[in-house]
Amino acid sequence: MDLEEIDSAIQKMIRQLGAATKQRRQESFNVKEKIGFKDLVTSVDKDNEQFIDRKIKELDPDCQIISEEGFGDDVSRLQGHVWIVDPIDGTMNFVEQQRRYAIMIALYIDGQPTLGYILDVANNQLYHAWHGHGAYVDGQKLQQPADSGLHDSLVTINGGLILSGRGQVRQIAEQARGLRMYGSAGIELTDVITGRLGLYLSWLKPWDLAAGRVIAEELGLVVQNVDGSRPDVLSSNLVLVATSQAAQDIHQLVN
Ligand code: 2AM
Ligand code: CA
Repeated sequence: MDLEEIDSAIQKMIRQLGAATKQRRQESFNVKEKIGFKDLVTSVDKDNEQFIDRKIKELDPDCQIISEEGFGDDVSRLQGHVWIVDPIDGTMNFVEQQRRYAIMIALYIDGQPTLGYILDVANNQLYHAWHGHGAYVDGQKLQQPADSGLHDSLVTINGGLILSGRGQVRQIAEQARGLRMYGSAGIELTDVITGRLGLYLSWLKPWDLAAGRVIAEELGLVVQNVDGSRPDVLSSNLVLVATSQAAQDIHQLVN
């Protein structure tokens, strides 16, 4: 299968899974705490992940998969096709709000962010990009967002990061036009990608960032660690996704 066929199969699969996920929220499902009461996993997360991982292996048999709930492979090197999967991003919102949660899938080829998909499940909106082929929402081409600085931007910073008082997060929030928090990296990234926010700043695991990174980079946005280095795809990073101007403003504040 070539990448074009894989791309259309993934788009079809993620939409179908989104509809099924919305339906399953209306039925009974199991909820468990992972590390504590702020960090949940449901039977829908686990079923979604097993379904996605199985489909990906059918489409791309020689690949490796990194997925949040542990049904994927133990991947230590970014060689060949590596898929990165978050079966539900914003599980707390899925449980408590029935909105602001996403299904996210990405393909990295020899380390290069190549395909990225974020499905905003409640709104049935699919954001996707193919490196070098453009970024789209529901098939409509997205343009690079205006290069607004921190003063002219609404920003989103992970709630835990704000509460930690770490680094200069509070100053960053104070310098911005306003602070918003949604509790889903995927949904927050779709707002940066479309220019509704100028910055997302968070401590992110591989599956929180992988899909949004493909789309953001395709649109000329900055995806980097707060210290300016490139995020490591295989580990957690303190990452900003921002316009160039907002990224520069942050570096002036932080350094
Ligand atoms: P999840 O729902 O897939 O766990 C909440 O602020 C956002 O951060 C969500 O996107 C959530 O994804 C993610 N998240 C939750 N716990 C996290 C952790 N310990 N490290 C990094 N990201 C986390
Ligand atoms: Ca998740």
